[in-house]
Amino acid sequence: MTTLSFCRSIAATLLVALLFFTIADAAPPEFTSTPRNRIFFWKVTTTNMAPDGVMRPVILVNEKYPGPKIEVNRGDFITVVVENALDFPTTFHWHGLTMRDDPWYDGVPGQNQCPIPPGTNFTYAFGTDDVVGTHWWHAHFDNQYIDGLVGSLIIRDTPEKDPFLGAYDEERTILISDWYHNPTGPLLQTYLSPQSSGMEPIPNNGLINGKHTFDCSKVQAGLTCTGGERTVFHFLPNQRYRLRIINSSAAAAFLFSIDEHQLQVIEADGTDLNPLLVDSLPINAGQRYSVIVTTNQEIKNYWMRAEMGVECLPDIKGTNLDPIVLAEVRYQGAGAVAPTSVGRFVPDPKAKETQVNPAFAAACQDLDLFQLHPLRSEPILEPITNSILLRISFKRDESEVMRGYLNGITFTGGNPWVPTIVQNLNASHEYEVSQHVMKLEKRDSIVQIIFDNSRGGEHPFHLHGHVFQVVGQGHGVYEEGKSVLNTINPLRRDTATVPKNGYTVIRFKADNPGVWALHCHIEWHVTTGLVMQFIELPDELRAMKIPAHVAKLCETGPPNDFKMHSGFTPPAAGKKPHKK
Ligand SMILES: *[C@@H]1O[C@H](CO)[C@@H](O)[C@H](O)[C@H]1NC(C)=O
Ligand SMILES: *[C@@H]1O[C@H](CO)[C@@H](O)[C@H](O)[C@H]1NC(C)=O
Ligand SMILES: *[C@@H]1O[C@H](CO)[C@@H](O)[C@H](O)[C@H]1NC(C)=O
Ligand SMILES: [Cu+2]
Repeated sequence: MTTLSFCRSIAATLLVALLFFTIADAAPPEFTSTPRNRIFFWKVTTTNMAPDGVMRPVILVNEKYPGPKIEVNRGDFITVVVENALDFPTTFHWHGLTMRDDPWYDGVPGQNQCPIPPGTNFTYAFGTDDVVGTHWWHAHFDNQYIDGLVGSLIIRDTPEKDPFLGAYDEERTILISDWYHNPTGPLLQTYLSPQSSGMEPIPNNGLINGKHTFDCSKVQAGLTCTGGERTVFHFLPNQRYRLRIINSSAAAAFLFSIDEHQLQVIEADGTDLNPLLVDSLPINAGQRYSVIVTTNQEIKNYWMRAEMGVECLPDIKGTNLDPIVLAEVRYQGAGAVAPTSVGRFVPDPKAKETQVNPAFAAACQDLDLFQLHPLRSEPILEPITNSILLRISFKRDESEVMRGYLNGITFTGGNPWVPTIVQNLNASHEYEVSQHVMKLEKRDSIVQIIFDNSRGGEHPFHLHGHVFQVVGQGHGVYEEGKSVLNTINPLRRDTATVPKNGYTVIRFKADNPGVWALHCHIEWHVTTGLVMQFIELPDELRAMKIPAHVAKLCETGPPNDFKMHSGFTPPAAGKKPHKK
């Protein structure tokens, strides 16, 4: 038994004996010369909360929104003891981690684990491999992250290895999200009906670190509104702040900026970059960036802006969405007064139409791929051994509901209580077409995926289990040999936007046994089927032992009257929630 697998089995089975370890929730952990096991205790409940002043039922970890931050050091081992105090199942995904040797803790129900039944505890225990940087965790069951189950996951580099040590004085984590005033239950009921024509639910607001204001005169009838407040960042003058920005949206892409300050981009999804100076930063759902901002401007207060890319949302006319989400940056000495700074883009107050910031001009897309290069150079992965073309399309199914398709297949999820990783134990198992399984049989094969989105809106695609190279991104149809590829030290990340009417090309090496989801991170599109799964190195995976407490989850089966994709509908007041 290796040290690591020994560590794993301890973490999973002898938890009580480990209670003396620190609970790393608030303060960042001290650096230690040897990696530590960091244990977190999470209780998942439903409650009422008003992040933007509008009260609604939410699902939370430890009564917090955003949920508790996981902050560890390079090489640490993470143990999360989840107490599911909900009356429905849940699972958690660690977005950005590769889950090498721990594929059953990746959190996708129906693929690599069975759901955590209501009223029970489950322990996630996994290594962080060699991953560092800005990541996040979120529920992967139903659409629960839209209802509040989301938080940041930061892996700090060791002083010996950190290329940016000394390049900044302090750091802050900024979680940006779109926000809905209704729980996902009623939203999904509309979205999954023929009447929606596939128009995603439009958010009512956006939040920066779980807060924003809302104009109560626009609130939907029946909801209580107290107006909310903004997050305030207290900055000292002449300091360099590393801002770790996470886009935990369900639908909206944002353009992030701080008035009168430039941003030096140094990290994308855990990959350190050659610094790039920008005025504003587009971030799609699931993506993360670190920027360094220097507080060398006049001592006053400034707006931090996360402008929603309304052109990537359905028409917002007639809705109550204010697409400009604000927080305050207060310089020490400037006092507690609201900023009066103006953004680089000032809409004409007399215009009747919604005006679009020209920085979003070419619709919602990533920073120019060809300008972002990893600090630690790696050659392009070649030669390609598996080339996979994935055509993205939407069409109505037999019940007239608009669904998403990859190569004509709409993913319906399979049976959450018989996940692919269990089915794979039978080497000759035949998968349902709707599970959209692709096997990658040969170790170290180089897989290229070409996303063809020549007829649709933008989709930020996330691959589990890997950090991939983004070798192409552009408009129109990808043409082998003709479309320009990013062949020199290409960007490495785990979530890349497939632009509207365009293509994206990624490559990765099949060296991580597991069942890995590939899906659009617009959470609504997950529900309508824009998902597939790789069984990577199925023979090696079969030889790995599923821990007993993970296997046991599959014995319970679904709660009574369970229905996939029914979302979160809180029990009516005075009614007892139903139990199994
Ligand atoms: C789950 O864990 C919590 C806190 O660690 C504990 O109080 C509770 O008794 C556990 N519940 C079950 C069903 O084991
Ligand atoms: C987050 O992602 C969503 C969905 O693609 C996008 O609309 C939004 O603009 C992104 N936010 C930021 C800050 O870039
Ligand atoms: C494995 O799957 C095949 C094909 O579905 C089936 O015929 C066979 O009985 C299964 N074997 C076992 C041991 O379950
Ligand atoms: Cu999508």
